[in-house]
Amino acid sequence: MTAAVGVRRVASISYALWETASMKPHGKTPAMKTSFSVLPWPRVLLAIVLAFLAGDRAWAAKRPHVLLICVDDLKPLLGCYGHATVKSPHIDRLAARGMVFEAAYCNQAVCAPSRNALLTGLRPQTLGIYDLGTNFRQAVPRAVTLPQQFQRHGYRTEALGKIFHVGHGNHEDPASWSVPHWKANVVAYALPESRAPAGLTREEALFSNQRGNTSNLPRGAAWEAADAPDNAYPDGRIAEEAIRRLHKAKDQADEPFFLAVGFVKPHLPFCAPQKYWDLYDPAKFELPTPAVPPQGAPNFAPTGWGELRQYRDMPQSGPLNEAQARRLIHGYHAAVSYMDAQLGRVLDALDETGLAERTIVVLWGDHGWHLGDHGMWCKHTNYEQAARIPLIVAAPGVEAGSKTRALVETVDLYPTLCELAGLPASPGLEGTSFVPVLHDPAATTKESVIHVYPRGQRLGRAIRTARHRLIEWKRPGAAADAAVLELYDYHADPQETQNLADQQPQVVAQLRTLLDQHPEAKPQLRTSKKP
Ligand SMILES: [Ca+2]
Repeated sequence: MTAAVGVRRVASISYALWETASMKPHGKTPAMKTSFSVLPWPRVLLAIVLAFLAGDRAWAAKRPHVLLICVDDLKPLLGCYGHATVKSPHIDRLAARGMVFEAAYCNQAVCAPSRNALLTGLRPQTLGIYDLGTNFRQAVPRAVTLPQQFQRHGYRTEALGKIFHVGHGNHEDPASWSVPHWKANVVAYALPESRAPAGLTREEALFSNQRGNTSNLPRGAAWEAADAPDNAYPDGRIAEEAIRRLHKAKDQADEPFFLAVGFVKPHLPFCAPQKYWDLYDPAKFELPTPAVPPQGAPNFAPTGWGELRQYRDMPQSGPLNEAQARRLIHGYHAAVSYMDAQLGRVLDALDETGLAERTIVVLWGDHGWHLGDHGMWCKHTNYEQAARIPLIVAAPGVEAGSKTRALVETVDLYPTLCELAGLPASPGLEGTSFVPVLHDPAATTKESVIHVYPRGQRLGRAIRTARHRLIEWKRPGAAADAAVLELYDYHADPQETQNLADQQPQVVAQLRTLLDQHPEAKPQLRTSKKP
């Protein structure tokens, strides 16, 4: 399909949605006007109610469905992002149906704050929540989440697996879903030898909200290759449930759905059936370079990858040896291919049920991952490999197989999905709809995105433009001249090897102007109140 045809199709879809939105039963129809003068009042009221219901059904029956695929810790190391080694045929298949966002960024490179940004449309520095355990409703008790907004406009909202962050003291958001959330464990092993001899491992305890000191618990395996079927792990079971829900939805055509499917791999531990490990020859992986933090970076900016050190046989300090690094890279790839296969089953069901034509499909990763680059592992930084996310949108009218370099960020998804579905966005959202980009891959909706990461008492606020990233590290509320700065030029230095803040004060000043357009960040919310 050409770009022009794609634009026309989007335009016609938008128009159709606008037209059906006008059918929403709050206006008078001509039939209602004529009956008004001749019918007695009880019959008038009955006629109005019937018209309301009929209009509502007709309105709902034409709404697009939404399938939101959230993937935990998936970086854009995928075939559709130009990486030949990784086997991600089903994500690539989805990309071939829609638009790949090559410059999409999270708002904070860790699970809970990133998901809060997706689901509330508010940035971490607005909520004042940078940790895993503080529930977003402690900051905004009456927030209307993205699924809630769809629910209020006639959608049945359902969630499987990891959507909101559950664990570390945090919990799901029942108000967001029309039916109870379908739970899945992030940390799950198929083999007894991977687990603790008795009881839970540290990470199992944290993700299942066990109280008390977890640091005394045994550590579980960081990876697992089991001769086991796909449904031995949560993502296989999530896919099976998603397929069941899609087949059920086929029979409820007058009720549009918002189905959020949260796959938990490739989050650590890298557990996957053996056949997905067998897709790769570990000797062929290139070990990442550079293996050191950027030159001139403040010593607090890199991550010490404490998350990985929670697992068995991982060093408690210092680097991995080459065998460990190679095994982890292999495990990450195996976990991606396993998750990808589960996505493939869901996409097959979308086709088999005939729902695909009427469904907006979004694949979103909650943040990136340091897979050994800079000598780092996991996420938890403001650097490119942690902040950049995979984002694919396939929707009626979006040009198949298109790509864009437009800058977008996680908070943009809430207003975008509302606009695509013809719903109003809730007031106060911080993102910008990128529907103009879906119309035209060359369009842009913003010149920079912003993301944050805390380090001790400091917060790093990062502005990312098409060329640069400026990171301002200071306590929230402290004077700007107290900040420690990092500046990277991705045109001259794509590997982010050198902090240029001292050498390029003019660029720093330009980027600080962009940063100053954002409100000062709130400090971390401190409260024991549970909503
Ligand atoms: Ca995550």
